[in-house]
Amino acid sequence: MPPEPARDRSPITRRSACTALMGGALAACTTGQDRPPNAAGASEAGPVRQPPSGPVVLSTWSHGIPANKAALARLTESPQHTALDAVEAGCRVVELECPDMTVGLGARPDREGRVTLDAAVMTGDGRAGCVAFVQGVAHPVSLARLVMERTPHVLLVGAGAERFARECGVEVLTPALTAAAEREWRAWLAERRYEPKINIENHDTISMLALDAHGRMAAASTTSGLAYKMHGRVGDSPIIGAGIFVDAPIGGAICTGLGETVLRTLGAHLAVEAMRAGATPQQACERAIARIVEKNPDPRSYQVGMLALDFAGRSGAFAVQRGFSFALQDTLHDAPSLLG
Ligand code: SD4
Repeated sequence: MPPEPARDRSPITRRSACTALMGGALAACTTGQDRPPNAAGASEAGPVRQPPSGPVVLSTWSHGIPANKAALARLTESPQHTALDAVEAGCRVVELECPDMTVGLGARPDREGRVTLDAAVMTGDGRAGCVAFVQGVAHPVSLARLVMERTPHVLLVGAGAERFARECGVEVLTPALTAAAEREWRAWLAERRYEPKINIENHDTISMLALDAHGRMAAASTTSGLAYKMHGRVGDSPIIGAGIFVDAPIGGAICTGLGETVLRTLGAHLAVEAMRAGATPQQACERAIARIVEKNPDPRSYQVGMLALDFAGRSGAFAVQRGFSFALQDTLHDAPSLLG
């Protein structure tokens, strides 16, 4: 059983309910701002919560709760462990077991019945590694880290990424669907209707940001992408600046949702650059989401959720639609809280 959301334990949680916006369909979640969210992004500053002095872990959706727990455990296990170790450990939990079938080898396949996975990691000093369109790899987030640490490249895809995995001693399994994924895919084939749905099965990537007690920040994302996507389709999650971005000493941002909308705008980069220009993490998320909505027509038809964290440990969250949930764990929360 996941821990109960800590709804009454801090100002963050008391103010975190999703709120309908300005007569439109858009909605947002806020981690700490004492004012209604503003989709237009013309944000007044508003009070922000005091940053915690210890580590902070922030991740998308409710599977962020066990992921955050694992990430924080990694940080507390040893003072040598870094924010990068934390985000990798957290994402691995969801890669191994993702009940909503949107991350890892148990996820829903593309329309040809193949599970193709994307992942990325980035650290505040500008190092990054990504893999896209990989099959048979249980932990793409760890493979992304290997790309970062053992190659001169940032992104490896498909067969080349799988060959690199084998060279590193990472097992590449023969691709196979789980019984549940196969059943759903076959049902989908009967109609072949492709419509990204809001907040449900095909929008549940885990993206994660961590700030460790030494002031290092890292981000990671891992996903099977959209269910029943075209074979070969890659979303925003493994693309630096789109799905994740971190830049010291400013902060980091991560996204979830319909990747095409985030790719068109480089959403995570937008948010970090907004923070560089003086926005709080909350304002940065609002501005980036506002740009995404401006550039992608019909915002009622898609969801994007964005989270941001600065090096002071302040966080922000905003989304196109209601229903975006995320998990925050820091020294103000002795258990991960699910907000949204
Ligand atoms: C993608 N952004 O591949 C990912 C999917 C996602 O919540 O985040 N779903 O487009």
